Amino acid sequence: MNRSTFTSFVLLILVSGSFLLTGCQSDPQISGEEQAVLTYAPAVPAAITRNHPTKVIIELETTEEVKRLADGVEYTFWTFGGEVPGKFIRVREGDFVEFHLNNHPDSKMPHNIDLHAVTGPGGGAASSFTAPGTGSTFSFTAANPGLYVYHCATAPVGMHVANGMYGLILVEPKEGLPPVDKEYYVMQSEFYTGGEYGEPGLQPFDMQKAVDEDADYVVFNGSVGAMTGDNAITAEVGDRVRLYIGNGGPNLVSSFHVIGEIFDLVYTEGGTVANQENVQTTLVPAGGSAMVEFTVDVPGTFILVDHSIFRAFNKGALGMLTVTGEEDLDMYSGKQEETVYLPEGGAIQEIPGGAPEPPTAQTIAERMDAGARIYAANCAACHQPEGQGLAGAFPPLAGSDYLLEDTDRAIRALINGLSGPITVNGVDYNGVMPAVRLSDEEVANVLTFINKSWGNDGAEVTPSTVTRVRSSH
Ligand code: HEC
Ligand SMILES: [Cu+2]
Repeated sequence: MNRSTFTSFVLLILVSGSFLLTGCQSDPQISGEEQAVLTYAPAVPAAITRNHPTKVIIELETTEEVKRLADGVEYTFWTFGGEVPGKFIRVREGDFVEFHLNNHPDSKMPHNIDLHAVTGPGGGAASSFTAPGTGSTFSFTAANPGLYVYHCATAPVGMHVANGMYGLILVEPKEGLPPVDKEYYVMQSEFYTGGEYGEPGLQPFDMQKAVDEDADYVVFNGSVGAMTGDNAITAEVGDRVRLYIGNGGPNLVSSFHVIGEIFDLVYTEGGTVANQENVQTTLVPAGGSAMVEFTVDVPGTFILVDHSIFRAFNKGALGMLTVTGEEDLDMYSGKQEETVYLPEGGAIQEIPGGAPEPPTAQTIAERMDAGARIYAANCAACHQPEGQGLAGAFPPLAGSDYLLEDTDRAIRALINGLSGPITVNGVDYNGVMPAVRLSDEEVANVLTFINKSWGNDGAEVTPSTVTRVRSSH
C-alpha cells in the first residue's frame, strides 16, 4: 500500500468512525436559534419540547431598586431582572447559550453573573463583569443537566448576594423531565437589616449581622408574604406538583418542608436523579437547590416553611399552597369529635383542703399583667409580639376593627377557634386559628390586654362576660 492509499484508508476509517458516532448519538447537532423566555417567581417557563439542542439567547438586566421587604419595610434590592429572586432560566442539555448581561444605567455598582451550570472559570463571572450603563456577552454550553443557582459574584460577593442577586437556571435533561400538572419556582434567602424584624421604613444592609449570620428576615421569593394569602401558589386535588427550590443564602441552609404533605420524590441537591421517595423535609444548601414532586390528595392550605421553625413564624419563611377540590375523607377526615379525657384511676388528685384557687385579677392592672403573659405564651407566635400580625397569614390585633367592633365575637373566636374567610381592616384572611384552651378568667385577661395595647382603645373584658358567651352557644 503506497503512502496516499494508506492516507485514504485511514481517512475512510476516521470518516466512517465519525459516521458511526453520529449514528449512535440520539441527540442531533445544534440547530436553530431562539430567545429564552424567562419568568418571575413563582412561575416557571414551559417545559422544552425541542428534541435537539439549539442556540439560546438570554438577556438579563441587573438593577438596584427600592421595594417592599415586609409590610411597612423597604429595602434597596439589587436584582437580576427587577425582582428577587432573579428570573427563572430554562434551557436544554447541550444548548449553546449566548448570555447578554446588561447593567441598568441607574445602578451604582458593577455586577456580574456566576451560573453554577457553567463549566468554566468563575461560572462566567469574570467574563460578565459589567459596569453601570454597559452590557457584556459571553457564551457557554449547558453540558450538565440539573437545577442550578446563579448569583452575582462581584466583590464584596456576600453583599451582592445578601441584597438579592440570585436566581435559578434549569438545564433540562435531553430526555426531558416527567410531565407534571403544576411547576413552581420557590427560592429562599435571608436579609440583614439595620432594624429588627418588622421595624418600619427603608432599612439599610447590616454588614456585621451578615458576618454574624444573624438574619432579621428569612423569606421565600424575596419578601415576607410573597407566597401567602392572595400570592399563594395553587393546585387542584389530583394534581402532580413539582417545586424547583433554590437557596440564595447568603448564609443559611434551608430545612424545606410543606406542612401536611410528603414529597413523593426528591431530586436531592437539584441533581437529575430522583433519588429519594417519601421525604418529609429536604435540605437545600446555600447556593444549592432541590426538586420535589408530590400529588395533592386533599383540599386545604399547605404551609411551606423552613422547618428551622422560628424562621418560619418569626422571620418570614412562610409560603402557602392552596389546594381546591373534593374532600377525601379516607385520606384525611378532619376532626371527628372532641371528648373529655380522664386517664384511668383519675388524673385529678384531690388535694386535701381543696385545690388552690387560680389567681383572680382584682384590678385592671393585674388583668393586663396576666393578659400580657398569656398573650406572649399563646398568641404572639402567630399574631406577632406587637400584635401586628403577619401579612397574608395572621391578621393584626393592633388596630383590628374585627376585634374592637364586637367583643362577644372575639370571645367566641378564642374559645371555639376561628376559620373561614374574615376581613380585618379591609384585608381578607382565610386561615385557621385553633381554639385555645384557656379558662374564662384567662380569656378575659388576654382579651383585656389586647383590647388595651398597641393603641387599641377597647374595654375591659370580665370573666363573667366570657362565662355568658361560653354558655350561650
Ligand atoms: C396558630 C396561629 C394562631 C394562634 C396561636 C392564635 N391565633 Fe388568633 N388568629 C389566627 C388566624 C389564622 C386568624 C384568622 C382566622 C380566619 O381567617 O378565619 C386569627 C384571628 C384572630 C382574631 C380575629 C381577627 C382579628 O385580627 O381581630 C382574634 C381577635 C384573635 N385571632 C385573637 C387571638 C388571641 C387572643 C390568641 C391567643 C390566645 C390567638 N389569636 C392565637 C391564628 C392564630
Ligand atoms: Cu452584583
